[in-house]
Amino acid sequence: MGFLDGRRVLITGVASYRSLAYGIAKAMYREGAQLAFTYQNNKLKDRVRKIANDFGSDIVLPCDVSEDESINDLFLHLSKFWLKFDGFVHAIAYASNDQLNGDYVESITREGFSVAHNVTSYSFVALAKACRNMLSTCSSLVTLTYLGSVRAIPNYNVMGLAKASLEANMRYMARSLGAEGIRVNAISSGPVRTLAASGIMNFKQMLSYCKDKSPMCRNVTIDEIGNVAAFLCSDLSSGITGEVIYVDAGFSVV
Ligand code: 0WE
Repeated sequence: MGFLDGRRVLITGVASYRSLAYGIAKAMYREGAQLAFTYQNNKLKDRVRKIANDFGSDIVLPCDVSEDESINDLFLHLSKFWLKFDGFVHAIAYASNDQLNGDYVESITREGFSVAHNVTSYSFVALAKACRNMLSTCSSLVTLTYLGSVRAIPNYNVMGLAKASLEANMRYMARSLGAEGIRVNAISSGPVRTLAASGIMNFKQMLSYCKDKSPMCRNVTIDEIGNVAAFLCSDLSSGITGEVIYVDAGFSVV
């Protein structure tokens, strides 16, 4: 008996075994959820298939969140497997690499701003808009954010603005969808060594700084993010919506 028995959840943003979305899928599978997965491009297709297979799923569908047509196709495809489902995990963010380096004012561009906000924030509500009529009355939508939304963190730059937008987006979605029994929340994760992080300057120093300064004197794991996401998709969190939950070993309070 798991606390997600019978729940159907769509997982986006799996890129490797280190992905936060992988930790989330693992925890949800353990608690009895049925899962479906999306992949961004053909390069990731086989890898996501293999990971889906680990979690007993053969529902693996393409989705490029920067295209409305791709999002609509995703849910058209998904409806062949599931007429209704109980939520999705949004684990997608992107800014071009030149935006995540050095002086903020110097590095930001109109195009960089636009892409970061489009892919990181708009995509969350775009997915919800496209599948609203497929979501059950006990649905939960979960996104991932980072402290850079509320603090000016070196090099995070335009991603900080995009995450601030994502968090506001999450609150407006919670307000819009609440009456339909759809809850919407964000997990603010501490830094984790993932594929997305591997391209980032000084990321190692970032990890060790957070480890040294956080109340728990360590970094967080994808399993810890996964457990909170599973909780947020379950009835255990039935009274929580519009919330940013920090899973960061306490770093943000010191
Ligand atoms: O949100 C993120 C990173 C997301 C991300 C990562 C990349 C790397 C490759 C978005 N876009 C790209 N674009 C690429 O080309 N994090 C919370 C991880 C992160 O990224 C940072 C951090 C932390 C922490 C960037 C600068 C400073 C700290």
